[in-house]
Amino acid sequence: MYSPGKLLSIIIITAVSSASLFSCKPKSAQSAISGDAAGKVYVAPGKYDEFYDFVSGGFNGQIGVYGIPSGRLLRIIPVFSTHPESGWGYSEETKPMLNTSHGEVPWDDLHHIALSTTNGEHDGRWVFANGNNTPRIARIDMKSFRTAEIIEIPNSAGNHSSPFITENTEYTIAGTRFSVPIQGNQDVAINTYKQNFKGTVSFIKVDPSSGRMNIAFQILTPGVNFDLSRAGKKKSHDWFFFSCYNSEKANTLLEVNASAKDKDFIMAVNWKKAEEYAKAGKGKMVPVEYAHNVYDEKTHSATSTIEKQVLLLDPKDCPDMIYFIPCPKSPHGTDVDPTGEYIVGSGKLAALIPVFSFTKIQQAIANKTYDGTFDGFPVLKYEAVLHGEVKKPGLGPLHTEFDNDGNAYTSMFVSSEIVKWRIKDVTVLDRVPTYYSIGHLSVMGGPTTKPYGKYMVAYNKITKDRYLPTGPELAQSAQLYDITGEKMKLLLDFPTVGEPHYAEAIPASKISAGSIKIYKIEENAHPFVSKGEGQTKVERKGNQVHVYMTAIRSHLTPDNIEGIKVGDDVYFHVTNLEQDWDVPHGFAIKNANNAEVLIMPGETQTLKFKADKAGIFPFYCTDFCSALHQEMQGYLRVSPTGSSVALSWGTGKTNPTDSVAKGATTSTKN
Ligand code: RUQ
Ligand code: CUA
Repeated sequence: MYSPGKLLSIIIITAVSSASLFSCKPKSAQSAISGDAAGKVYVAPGKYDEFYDFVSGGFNGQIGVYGIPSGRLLRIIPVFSTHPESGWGYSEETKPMLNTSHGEVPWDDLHHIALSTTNGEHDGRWVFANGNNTPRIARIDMKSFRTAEIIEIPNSAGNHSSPFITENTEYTIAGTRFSVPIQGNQDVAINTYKQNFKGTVSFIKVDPSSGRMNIAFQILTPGVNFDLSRAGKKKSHDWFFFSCYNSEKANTLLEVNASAKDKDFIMAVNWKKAEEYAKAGKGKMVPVEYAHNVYDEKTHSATSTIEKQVLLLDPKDCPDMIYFIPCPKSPHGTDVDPTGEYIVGSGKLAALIPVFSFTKIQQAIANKTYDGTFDGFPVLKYEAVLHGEVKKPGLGPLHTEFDNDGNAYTSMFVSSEIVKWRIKDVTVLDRVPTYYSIGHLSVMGGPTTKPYGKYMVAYNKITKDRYLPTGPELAQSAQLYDITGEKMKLLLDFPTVGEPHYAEAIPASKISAGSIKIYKIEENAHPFVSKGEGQTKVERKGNQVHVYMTAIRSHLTPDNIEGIKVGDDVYFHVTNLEQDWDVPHGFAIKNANNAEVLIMPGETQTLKFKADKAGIFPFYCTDFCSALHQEMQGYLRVSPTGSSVALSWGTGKTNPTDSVAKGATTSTKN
């Protein structure tokens, strides 16, 4: 049996003796808030926030968009999860977005955000996000604030080290958290891990104009756990850095067994070389199955395609592509500073933070300054590539972000604080408590080549006493800090939806002007669109009934439908005819198994309704759209199977057929 004492002893050896792995509460839990804090976060009614903050929702599979500095929630974007507020995953059009090679997966764990960049600076086009459990990467369009594309990652398990991007968004990447048997027979004993389990890192090409993703190649790697990663910048542009733990290759009780070694690694991949090898035919096409789902804004519909092969590079055939850099101790974050020269490894069990120099890495490679090999790959000598070590930074370093003045900010999970240090001489400058147990942190523009600075947000794992109690689970805890001065200052607590992991903020001016207000009705290419009330109709095809319906303030057309029979599948294709900003209509029908849909101006969305009982089924608009919203309603009549009630429909005329058909009464039950 595992004993907590054993674990604790590991921590004591590696960290400071009084530490606990489960975090310690900062002493000054009351925390002095400076007198002008309220003024700094106050955004007056009618005024806008300075930044959009795209915050991972963690285990809710969504992204929350908040205004900074107010902390106000502006939008929830469903990504890997269904979302009742918008009908995401419920409408027939959006269902394919959640398809995978295992069928529909309506919920995932979304950890990390990457905003697209050009020359290392935010370009306001796309947000990338990872699905951790069923390995996937999503691309969200910043014009519509909608998920535009989801690609599943084959040969992967636990897509944690993802979806970080290269400087010009050439690639977004995916590193497996879990190594697993790759290709061939997968039915092997778990204790054959060392022989049979491998990792992969995948490079997904992003089309520079459309944003379309395609898996360009995957690289087979040793069977470690990849944790996080970052692309190089400027001078290190051609490189990608992946932190990995479990270089012990343990397959059970990793808590202890993956913490045995003093150092794990940062894996440095020359992706330019990998690209050349792929082009030169060094890879092998291998059979896989993965879903590629794309949402088309013209047809207002998603398609899901199952792809059948992927290009796999075996590094044995690709020399000088991969090097391992020793890094103490189970590194979590690996982060590259704005100049591209410094790579920070945050070993969560380490008592110091190593900072590596890209220049020295290049020299060590050129001079073959190696310290043996790992799985046949050269291991660079730690001292030869080290720029310096931040001494006694705190306990449990996880992630590092940067400002534009040569400073770094590292989150300390165990000691619940953020430590500010100077990169040049690796000197600690300031520390500030977080409440409590910070995971990621985010400086405005922190991962770009030109951070905006000004604010920093802590995304914490534990909330405890910060908000009014709400049962066993509390509001999630984000905290905003002012980093304009020498001392970091806490300004605001604001709760987030779902557990926040990484987040990235972008100046509002980079996206607000391009935000879509409506979909143009004349461009609507949905196969079941009605571009005006004159085009509405009801069509029967066997036991499928298609209702071409329109919604405009304040009626639905048609609003009386008869001739539906028990056993029919009724598809309500509702087109919102409005061409005015912020006027969605909703559609809901009594007893629908599939909830409701919400339709944006100019858009068509479909709700499927199974007619399984005879009777009258009212339907209505769910979004309060006008003074006569409550009048925006109608009736569907369902008659027994075999009934002779004719198909009829309309709005504004009395019952199109005789009220009660032969042999059927309104009280008839199936
Ligand atoms: S990783 S703290 Cu996915 Cu740090 Cu979230
Ligand atoms: Cu349309 Cu309420």
